[in-house]
Amino acid sequence: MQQQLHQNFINGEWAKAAQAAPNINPSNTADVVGEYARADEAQVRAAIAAARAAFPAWSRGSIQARADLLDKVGNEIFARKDELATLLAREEGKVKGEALGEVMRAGYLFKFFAGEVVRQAGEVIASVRPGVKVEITREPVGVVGIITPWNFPIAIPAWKIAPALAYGNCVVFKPADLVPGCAWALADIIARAGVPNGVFNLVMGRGSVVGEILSTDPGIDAVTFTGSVATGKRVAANCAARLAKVQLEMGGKNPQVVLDDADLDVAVNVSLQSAFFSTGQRCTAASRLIVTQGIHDSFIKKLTEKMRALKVDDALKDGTDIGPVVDQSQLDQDLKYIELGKKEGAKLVEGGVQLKKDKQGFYLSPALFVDTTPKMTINREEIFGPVASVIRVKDYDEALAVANDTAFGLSSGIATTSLKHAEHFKRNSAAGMVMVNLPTAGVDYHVPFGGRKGSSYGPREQGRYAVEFYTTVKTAYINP
Ligand code: UN1
Repeated sequence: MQQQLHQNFINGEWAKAAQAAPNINPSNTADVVGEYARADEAQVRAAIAAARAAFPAWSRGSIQARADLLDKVGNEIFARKDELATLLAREEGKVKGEALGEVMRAGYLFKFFAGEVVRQAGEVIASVRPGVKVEITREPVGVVGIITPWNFPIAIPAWKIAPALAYGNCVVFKPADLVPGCAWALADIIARAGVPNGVFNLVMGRGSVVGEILSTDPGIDAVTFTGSVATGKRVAANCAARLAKVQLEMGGKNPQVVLDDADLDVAVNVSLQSAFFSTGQRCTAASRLIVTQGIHDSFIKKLTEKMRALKVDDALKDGTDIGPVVDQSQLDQDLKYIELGKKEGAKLVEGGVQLKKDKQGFYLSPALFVDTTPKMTINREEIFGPVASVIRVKDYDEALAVANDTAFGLSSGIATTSLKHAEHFKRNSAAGMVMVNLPTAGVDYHVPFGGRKGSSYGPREQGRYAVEFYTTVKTAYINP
């Protein structure tokens, strides 16, 4: 069957691209989700020019129109949630239930920022000079370049596009080359919701072409990026060289602490979810399970039992708990780390093997290492797959020290029934987000998201805190 070619959206039109690439289902590599355009340099520059041209009218236009647009986008996402979740599971490989949750999250993000449009306020402060008034207001930052990863094909685009538009910016959006399906569907929804020409542009394609231009072209005022540390650093360096605003969300090596006094079921459930759900492909996934010695053996016993019960299969099949890894190169990386773990002396007690299913896909059984030390590479580098290691510690103090002994600082968790330890961990964990008796991954859509150290750079995303990145502050002095 002739596949429809999904084009880029530039200046209010679906623009013909010279190149395209297939979007492959990781649960079944014979299944092509669709053909998607790859933008060349001329298209990216045209999208930037269109966004610049649209900015004056959009940024000064009716805020009601902006709010209505975002609300309409949210409505359509909700109305088509099942279809979009199927597309998401098919192109990315997370299971249908998780995909549905992600689609709903995208809908709520648009609804939240539709409300924020009409809640923008400033401050009026008395000047130290009598009679003079000082007014502090926020203005849109300009044209925002949005670069998103493959692991959340609709939620991360939503949590960047919705605030960008809400606060009056124009957008040039580059989704991950691996998962353009949901991005294209979202662009189509935004286009049909009536976004003015040039205000929102979609340029699918390669990071080396599209991402590079977005971070270097002087027509882009700010770049928000979620992805790998290496690419993030490159984006930041490009932006710094021309003094453009930049926001990065990158990796994690998130700790899940389990204390002797934890409720064992809670500890096992949050660890299982944090480490393996969404195939471990979340920057908020917990990959270091730091367990005190009293509960260590019973925790491992119960966790491995639960792991064995997980069904790894086609993301769209009923009853699947864990979908495939996203592609061959990610699978190679996971397997490479599993070999490395063994070589470094860690003991693989469960999973970590490639699985054969009816269809050809990138299936890997969730892997658990025990007897690992904080110095091992598998406890230092982000693997980004269903691979976790247990580090045995003697007490809470050692657990906290090990938890913080990392180059990252996105999310951290503790399973405990002790208020004292929970409070102390909450205050002393060097992470942007701390979870008590909850998984490290799976965050709310209306509160700040972000981390410390090597995980994040620049202002927080989401919730009211998103205003910091998507606007710039103006201080006006008035002598009436
Ligand atoms: C979540 O855990 O709910 O790329 C979201 C990621 C993060 C998003 C995680 N930026 O995994």
